[in-house]
Amino acid sequence: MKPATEALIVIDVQNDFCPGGALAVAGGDEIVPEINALMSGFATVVLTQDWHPANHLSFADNHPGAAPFSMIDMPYGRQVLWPAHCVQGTPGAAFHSGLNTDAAQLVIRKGFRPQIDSYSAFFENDRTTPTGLEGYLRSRGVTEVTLVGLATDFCVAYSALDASRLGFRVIVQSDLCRAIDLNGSLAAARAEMLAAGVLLT
Ligand code: VGL
Ligand code: ZN
Repeated sequence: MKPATEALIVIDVQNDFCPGGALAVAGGDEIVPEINALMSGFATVVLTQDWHPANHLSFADNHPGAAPFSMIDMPYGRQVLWPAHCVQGTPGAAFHSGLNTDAAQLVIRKGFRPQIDSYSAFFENDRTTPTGLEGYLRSRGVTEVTLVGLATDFCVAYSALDASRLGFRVIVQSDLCRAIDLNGSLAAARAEMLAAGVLLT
């Protein structure tokens, strides 16, 4: 068992990000068995869950005439318009049925405010509104976080960059992540993580 100063954060392993889901990530379901095995070695395990209301402004459907995967300007910056996904309480928002959710002590839900998206487990996309995860980890004495899950180039990368900015030692276990890779977003995210001192394994 790893020391209590090291936490595993499992990002958005939800049905809508797995094959057959509304925003499917290729191979998203392949990583589940090994994530389960990894969880059993960590004393602190956190899951995140993308958790949007149906009227969420990151959904293309809520912008008449806008195509999924197009970009718009929001007050907090540029925003990709996604197909509707992870709507609160729907099967798509549920964790993949193979994920051992019993191993987690905390589930952080994010993206529940209609006007702002939240890729990161730590801050909404304005990079200032906190989710509370930083306080939870610090009050438990955590100094190092390992990130796995979906999607490498959005929620995993944003979480890794924020964790690094907050002063945590950050490891992204790339083999247990899968990417959306929209217009080169995976290469860009990897470069940003490396520049921020994130350890990509
Ligand atoms: C995610 C796009 C929209 C993710 C969540 O989990 O990476 N990506 N919402
Ligand atoms: Zn989302």
